[in-house]
Formats: sequence, structure tokens, C-alpha cells
Amino acid sequence: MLFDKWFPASISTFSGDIDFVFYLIFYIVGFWFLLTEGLIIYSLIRHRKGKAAFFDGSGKRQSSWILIPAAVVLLLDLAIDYAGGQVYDKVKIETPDHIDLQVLVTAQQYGWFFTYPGEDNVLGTSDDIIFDEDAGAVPLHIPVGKVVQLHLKSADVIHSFFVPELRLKQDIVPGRIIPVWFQVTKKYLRKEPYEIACAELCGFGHHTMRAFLVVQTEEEFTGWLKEQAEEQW
Ligand SMILES: [Cu+2]
Repeated sequence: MLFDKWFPASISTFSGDIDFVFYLIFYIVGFWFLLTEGLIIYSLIRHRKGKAAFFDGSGKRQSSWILIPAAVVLLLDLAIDYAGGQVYDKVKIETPDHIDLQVLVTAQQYGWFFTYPGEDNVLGTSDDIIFDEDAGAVPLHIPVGKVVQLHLKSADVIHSFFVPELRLKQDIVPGRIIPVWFQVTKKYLRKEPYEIACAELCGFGHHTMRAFLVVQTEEEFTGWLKEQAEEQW
């Protein structure tokens, strides 16, 4: 497909749905763009010697040139709204019944800090594994094929959590904790980490605000988390 060269890899269970909406809009708009521009160019050449005539748009025949295209545009617009709404519901409104891992994400000028639940698998308890500023830039580790829920919070201003390959972007608003979820498809296990960017202009250092997403097998991930827990406790 055309977009394969333009888009970054598409690694989450819903990234294909998001891409579908892009394709839909692109092909609908592209088709009408080519058709209308083609008609204009054709008319310019075909009627280049003719005299201009004035149409006031009244009468059935003339007004149908306005009303029929307007109805077609409205219908296509509704189709895009419907498709977009379905995907929005799936990604942002609904949450899978079973969540395998929860991580608290703190955005702060200018970095990302991650907190994992300890053995009790519950965030906000004393055995949490916390990577703060002192820990340095520790990447977000997650197990492949598992449902991950992030709780996004900000320590200062509005930021935006963005991983292009997940097709996941969410604003982070101070005073709120906003949950988002994703699941990396099994075949996208790879050595190089993915980039996490801040997609909201949040101050002078905004361009430096990035972190990495490390996708591991379940065994690698559990081993890594255990090591971190032992180091911290
Ligand atoms: Cu930011």
C-alpha cells in the first residue's frame, strides 16, 4: 500500500484501525481532488475560445449542480465520522476486560518517569518500583502481546504521550490521571526500542522530552522487573 513507505511500523492491535481511517480519508479526498481539478483543467482547455456565461444557480437543472455534490460531500463526511467514531470508541472509550500490566507515567519538564507495581500488582502501594529523576532516563519496559494500561499524569504543565508506532497519542493534563491502553502484537518484538515523544509544546526543552519503549518477551520483562525490585528494595 501507498502508506507503507510513509507511515512508521504499525505495532499495536489497534494501529491498523487507525491507519484504515487515514486511508479512507486519503482516498476519498484524493479521488474528489483529482476529479474536480481534472474537470477544471479540461474545461480551461476545451472552452478556451468560448465566451464566459453567467449562471445564477436558479431552476432545477442549475441548482442540482450545487445540491447533488453537497449531498455527496455530506454523505462521505458522515461515513468518515462513523468510521472514525468506531475506532475512537475502541481505542479511547473502551478498555479491555483483562489488563496484564499497569504503569504510572509521570510527565515532567522535560522527561518521562515510570512507576511499576511490585509483587502485589497494585499501583500506589509500598512495594512500587519507582524510577524518578534520580534514576535517570529509564525506558518504559513492557511485555509483548500483553494488555498494558498506562496512567498518565503531569507534574507541571500539559504534555502529550505519543508513540507513533502504537498509533497512540494522549494529552496529559495537570490534576488528572488519564488512563490509556495498548497491546503490542506478538510479531513486533524487536531489539531496538521505540521512541516516546512529547507531542505538546511544553516549554523551552520540549524538543528534548523523549524516552524509549522497550518491548520484551514476558520472561525477559519479568526478569528485568525482578532485578529492578531487588535493586530498589
Ligand atoms: Cu512535554
